[in-house]
Amino acid sequence: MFWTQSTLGAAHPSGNLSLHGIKSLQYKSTRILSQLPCKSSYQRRPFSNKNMTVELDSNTGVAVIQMKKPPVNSLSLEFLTEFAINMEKLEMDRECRGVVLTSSIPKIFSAGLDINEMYGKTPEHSGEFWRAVQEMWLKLYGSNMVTIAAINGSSPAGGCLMALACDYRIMADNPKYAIGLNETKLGIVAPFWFKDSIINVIGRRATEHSLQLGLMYSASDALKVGLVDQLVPQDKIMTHALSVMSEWLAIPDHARQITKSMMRKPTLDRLLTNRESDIQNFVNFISKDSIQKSLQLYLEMLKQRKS
Ligand code: CO8
Repeated sequence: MFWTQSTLGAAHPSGNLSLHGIKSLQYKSTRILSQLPCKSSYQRRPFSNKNMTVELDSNTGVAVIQMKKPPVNSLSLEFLTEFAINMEKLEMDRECRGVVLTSSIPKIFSAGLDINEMYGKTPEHSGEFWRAVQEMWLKLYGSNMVTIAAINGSSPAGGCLMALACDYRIMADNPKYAIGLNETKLGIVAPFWFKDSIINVIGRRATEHSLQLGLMYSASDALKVGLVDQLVPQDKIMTHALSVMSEWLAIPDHARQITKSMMRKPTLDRLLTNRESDIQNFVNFISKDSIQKSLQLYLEMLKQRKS
C-alpha cells in the first residue's frame, strides 16, 4: 500500500489545478517528499483494486487505468470512490506525469452512472452518490497530469463525461460503438457541469443539438463533431494512446499545466462554488416520483432488450 486513505483525505480541497500552477506544483512536491516512504523501500508495481487496475510505468511516467467492473463499467458509488482515490495517488506521485484511461470490458468503455444508485435510494444515499460523481469529475478535469481517454467501446452519459474530462480522446474505429450525453432520453437532465464539459469540447451549437436530443454518436460522427480527436483501429488504440501521450509529455510540465489551468479553472470553479446546491438539486430532482418512474422504465427496458 503506497498511501493511506487518511493522507489522501488531506488533499487540496479546491481540486488540483490552480491558476498559479507553479505554486500548486511546489505545494504538491513538498507534500510528496514528506509523505513518500524512503526510496529504498518504495517499489513500483501495478496496483489492482476491485473495479480497476492501475499500472504506472516509472520509465515513461505514464499510468494506465483500466476499468474492469462487469458487465458494463457502470459508475457505482464504490467505483467512483475507488477512482478518485487512485487519481489522487497518481497525482501525488511525482513520477507520474500522464494517465491513459481505458476499459478491459470488451465493447464497453463505461455505461455511465450506475442507474441502480439513482433508483429507489434514500436522499442521504443520493447525496453521497452525487458528491462522488462530482469528485470523479473534479479529479479528472482538474488533473495536473496529461489525461488521455482510450475509448475502446461504447460510452454513454457518465462514461462520455469521463472521456470529456480528459485532455485528448482516441476512439476505436468501430461502427457499433457509440458515445454521447444521452440523459434526456432517460427523462433526466445533464447537469450544468456536464454541459460545460461538452461545450468546451464541441462548442455551443453542437452541444445544444446534442443535449436536447440526447444524441449518441457513432465513432465516425463523434469524430466529425469533434467529440473525439482521433479514430484508430481497435487493436492499435493503446499503442496510439501511448504515442500521443509521449508527444504531450515532450512539453515542459509547468508550461502545459499552467495553460491547462487557465483553460479549465473557470469551469472547475463553477462547480466548486455551487457544489452543495448542485447536490441538493440532484437529490430533489432524482427523488421526484416522475423521475423515479422514468428510471424504473429505463431499467426495465435495458433488461428486456437483453432477453
Ligand atoms: N447502470 C446500471 N446497470 C446498467 C447500466 C447502467 N448505466 N447500463 C447497463 N446496465 C446493465 C443492464 O441492465 C444489464 O443488466 P442485467 O445483466 O442484470 O440484465 C447489463 O448491464 C448489461 O447491459 P446490456 O445487456 O444492455 O449490455 P450491452 O453490451 O448490450 O450494452 C450498453 C451496453 C450500450 C452500455 C447498454 O447497456 C446501455 O446503453 N446502457 C445504458 C447506458 C445509459 O443510458 N447510461 C446512462 C446513465 S445516467 C448517467 O450516466 C448520467 C446521469 C446524470 C444525472 C442527472 C440527473 C439530474
